[in-house]
Amino acid sequence: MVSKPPAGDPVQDAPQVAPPQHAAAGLPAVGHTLKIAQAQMGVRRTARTLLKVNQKDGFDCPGCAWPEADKRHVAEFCENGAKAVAEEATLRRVTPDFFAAHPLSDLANRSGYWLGQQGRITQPMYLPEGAERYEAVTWERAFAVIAEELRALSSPDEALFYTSGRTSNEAAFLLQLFAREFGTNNLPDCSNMCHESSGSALNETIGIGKGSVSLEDLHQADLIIVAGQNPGTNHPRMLSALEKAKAAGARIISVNPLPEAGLEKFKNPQTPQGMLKGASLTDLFLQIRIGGDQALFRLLNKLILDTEGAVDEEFVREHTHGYEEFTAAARAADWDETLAATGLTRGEIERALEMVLASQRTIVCWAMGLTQHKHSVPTIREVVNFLLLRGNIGRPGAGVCPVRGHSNVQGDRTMGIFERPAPAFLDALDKEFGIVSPRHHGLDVVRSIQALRDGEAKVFFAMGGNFVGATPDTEVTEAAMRRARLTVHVSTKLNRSHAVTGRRALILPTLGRTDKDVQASGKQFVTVEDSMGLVHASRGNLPPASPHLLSEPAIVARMARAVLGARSATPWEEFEKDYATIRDRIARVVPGFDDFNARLAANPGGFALPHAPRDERRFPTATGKANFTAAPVEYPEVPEGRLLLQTLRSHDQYNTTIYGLDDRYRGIKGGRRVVLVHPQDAAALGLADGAYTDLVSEWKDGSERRAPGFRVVYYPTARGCAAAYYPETNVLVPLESTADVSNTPASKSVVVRLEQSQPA
Ligand SMILES: Nc1nc2c(c(=O)[nH]1)N[C@H]1C(S)=C(S)[C@@H](COP(=O)(O)OP(=O)(O)OC[C@H]3O[C@@H](n4cnc5c(=O)[nH]c(N)nc54)[C@H](O)[C@@H]3O)O[C@H]1N2
Ligand SMILES: Nc1nc2c(c(=O)[nH]1)N[C@H]1C(S)=C(S)[C@@H](COP(=O)(O)OP(=O)(O)OC[C@H]3O[C@@H](n4cnc5c(=O)[nH]c(N)nc54)[C@H](O)[C@@H]3O)O[C@H]1N2
Ligand SMILES: [Mo]
Repeated sequence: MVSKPPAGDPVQDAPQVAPPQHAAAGLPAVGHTLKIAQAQMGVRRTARTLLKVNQKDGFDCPGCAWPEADKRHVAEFCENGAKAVAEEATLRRVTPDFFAAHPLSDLANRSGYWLGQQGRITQPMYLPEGAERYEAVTWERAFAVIAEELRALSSPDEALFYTSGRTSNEAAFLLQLFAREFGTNNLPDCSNMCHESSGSALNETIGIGKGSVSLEDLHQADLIIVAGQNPGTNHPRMLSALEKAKAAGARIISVNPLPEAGLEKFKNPQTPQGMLKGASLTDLFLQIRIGGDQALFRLLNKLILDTEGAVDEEFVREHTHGYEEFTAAARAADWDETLAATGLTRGEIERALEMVLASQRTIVCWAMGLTQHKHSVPTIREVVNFLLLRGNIGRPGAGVCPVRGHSNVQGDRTMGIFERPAPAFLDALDKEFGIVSPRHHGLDVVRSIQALRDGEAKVFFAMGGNFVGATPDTEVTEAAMRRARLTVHVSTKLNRSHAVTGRRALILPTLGRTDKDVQASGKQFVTVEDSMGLVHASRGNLPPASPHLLSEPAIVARMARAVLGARSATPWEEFEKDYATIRDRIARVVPGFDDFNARLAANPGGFALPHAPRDERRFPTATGKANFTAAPVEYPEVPEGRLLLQTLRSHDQYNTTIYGLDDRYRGIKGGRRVVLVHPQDAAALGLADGAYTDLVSEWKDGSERRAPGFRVVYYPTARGCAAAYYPETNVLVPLESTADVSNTPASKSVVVRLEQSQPA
């Protein structure tokens, strides 16, 4: 299988390379932000919009899920948040004329960057069977097409309802209600590709799949370990929290195969002092080999057990289960095996241990570097073992901190967007609405693709996102999507998923976070939940990108009426008119949301959801205690002459949305088809810096996948490892290569061969 870059792209991918930087944010970041924002929004709109980001009377930044401090800055956004806002609040428009000028074959030949740059979609568009072009369609007709196809299915389980994590609580609640009234739990979401491994590991061990720390905890920690995360690019506001923690005396260990600029030094653009000098963040950099984290934490656990008085015995006795089995496994940890798995030295691990033992309050933060491997779930369980040993859960300044991606991905799950819902959740839903939800599990992202591929799923509906762009095994996935009878995308901007369609297709344009949302009862707001379980309101203030847009809750409500008709007793019309009525229902179905509307009114900054381990050291697991686990240690084995490739984000992208072709901190400019390789590994493979290579992934069933024409960049990554950007490299990730238990695509461990070639 070979995947070439789309040929119709006018933008040349011609990377230039300079040495990587050692500090993040500061003045260049501010200048860069304004340039990008003003190109899309103009000067006045830029000022007016950016001043509302993350303010109590404004909208939640559509960038990441990092929380806002209670005391806000005037400019409570980061460089990359501003890019996300500019991308949505752009003045560019994609009208029906655009679709008349660009047939499907043309759209399919464009890069994701080009598609995104065309602007906001203004009208519902329909691609009839066999047609070459999308044509404008009324909303009524669009919903009639959906109803026709959904009603024609032989089982509700032939439909798939995907959600990307930007969707509000209100829209997500309605979507899962609709799916269950319709009769399926097929609610795959972006979380399946993202923090599913965290949720799986945490649910089992501490009884709740969410992080246990607040911003205040970070500020109070003695030691913060940041593993498998690049906050300088993906959660820049986190750097302010790390800076504050450091100022209060915390130490930071970074565990990463790459030396990421943001973790080295942070020049806070919000303080004059920070702008000039900047604060060093990392005290100890553990340049780990990809996939070595479970081995590292296992050995640290053994070393803690071997140290007199290091274990919090009272906590272990009162609050945990499975200690004996765990200690037996941990005591067997082996230095030599750990050094081989991690690529670290004995001295580095001993230094880490000293810092761990000196800390009374430890937090571990992580993101995709820990979640997207075959052994991600046992890796995160080992992190939990590590924290439990010293009683670091459920006390100030300590805990687990999975740092979420999309701005409301955590809230969507809370609202019931999950293919394997808890029976108690369905019971509450059924009682509230007088329905009978299906109890059998639905399909996650990977299983949805398999079902489309095998003809078992026939209608695909997406509430946001870019399904074919974000999922693995691009060629398999695109072929699968083309087999669908109908594909529907609720979207703000064009992307690859609009060009790779089923037999019929619909694009339903919707309001974004920045748009004002007015319904029959007046101006509406929506709510979101951040990475630390804080729920708050989000209000857009810009005139909508077009008068033809419907909000996401309105789209679900109208779809439900068209599809379910008299079968449904749910007041969909009322929900569309007044979102407060949706929140009243959420309050009665979802734990922690009692008096939802009243609490929002009383707390403009939002309120925190309950979290039993954090709040009362209570662990709602099967054993009623926090569970130690004792999985065998795993790490990827890489055959001779091959490298282990991770697929990651550049500084100029938001997942599949490409803002530009630079990755400033890593010294890359003007192109994305680069592969970062350690100079000695590259030399051993006979590849000079600047040489071009094909990336060929080798899967255990003997199949090969190829991404052609990547410029080799000599880069100080861990030995034996390589890195290249997603989504260009998704083609290399086999659909079957997933994490055990969570089924998350193993996008951070792809065995590749590098073959000398030329620019694609
Ligand atoms: N500007 C911007 N912000 C974003 C996004 C975006 O695309 N752009 N995406 C959002 C989303 S949905 C998400 S999920 C988050 C993603 O946030 P991140 O997880 O920070 O994103 P990645 O670029 O995938 O970076 C993975 C990091 O893990 C490291 N890593 C890779 N493999 C390993 C390993 O085996 N062990 C260790 N210890 N480290 C490893 C990589 O070197 C890299 O630093 O960001 C969110 N915020
Ligand atoms: N190889 C590889 N693959 C990965 C990853 C990786 O690290 N490596 N990361 C994975 C992760 S962590 C994630 S979260 C997924 C992301 O998967 P998705 O969430 O599906 O992808 P995005 O690129 O974030 O989706 C962008 C699209 O969302 C639409 N959109 C934007 N705002 C709105 C809105 O307000 N409403 C609606 N309805 N639509 C909107 C726009 O049309 C835009 O084109 O990708 C995963 N895929
Ligand atoms: Mo994500």
